[in-house]
Amino acid sequence: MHFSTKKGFAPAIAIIIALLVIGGGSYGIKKFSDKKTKKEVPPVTTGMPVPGTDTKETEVFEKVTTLQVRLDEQNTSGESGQAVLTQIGTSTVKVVINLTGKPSTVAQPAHIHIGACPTPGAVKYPLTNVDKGASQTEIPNMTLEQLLAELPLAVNVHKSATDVKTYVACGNIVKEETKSEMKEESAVKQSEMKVVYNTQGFSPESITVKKGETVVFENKTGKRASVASNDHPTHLLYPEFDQYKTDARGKDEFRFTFEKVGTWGYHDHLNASVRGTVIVTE
Ligand SMILES: [Cu+2]
Repeated sequence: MHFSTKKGFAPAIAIIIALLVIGGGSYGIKKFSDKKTKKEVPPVTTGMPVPGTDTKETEVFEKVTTLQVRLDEQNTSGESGQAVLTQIGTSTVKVVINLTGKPSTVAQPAHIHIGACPTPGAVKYPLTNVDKGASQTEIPNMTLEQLLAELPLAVNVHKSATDVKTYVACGNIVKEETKSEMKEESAVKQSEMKVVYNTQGFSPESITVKKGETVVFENKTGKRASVASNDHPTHLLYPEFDQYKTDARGKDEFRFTFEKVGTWGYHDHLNASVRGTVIVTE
């Protein structure tokens, strides 16, 4: 096909180019204004990013999906425990209560009350009776965000249907408990150390981490690789430290949390002359 032989082609091309220029221009303006808007709203972070560590998963923990409420004993009942509030989907909150100590032989009414322990106010949301120390309730048309917006609220368990006035366990729903948990989670993420595997080998070749820390092995060789503890091919030095045995099998990113103190030599099982060392300290 020869375009030049077609009449009217050149004007059509001119229009297309004009449209592209206008479109591109307005896209550029849009980009710029997006940037401006973003700058005005400082990003919410749950901790300080540490250079050279992997922080991309921090975002996941910003949304509250679970609240833990410690239920303290009331009126020397001998019963205490916790309530766990979990967001199920977009419009249900599941409340699971577990009490330990002196088990009650009768069903014990439980509610989310307005106010705070030990003297909460009116019942806001009724919960399933606690039976043999356990209760599970799904509150429909509810989100954890909404609950948190309605604070102060408290989870309260009563002695029995006939003695509702006696409280046996109570706990305030608090935002902060989740926050501290979130910090812990992101701290775990931020203590990840990275080893990059390229055609030069593992870098750094030797890495020292604390017990419980995670090392991310990133394969950038362009070839398949599989990290495993020595010796090749049995990998008995640290049998769990073997990418092939994990979900990361065949992938270019292998995360491993070192729970055992020691000096762990490893290699690429598919290119066993390439070696590295992870030193795990107490
Ligand atoms: Cu091997």
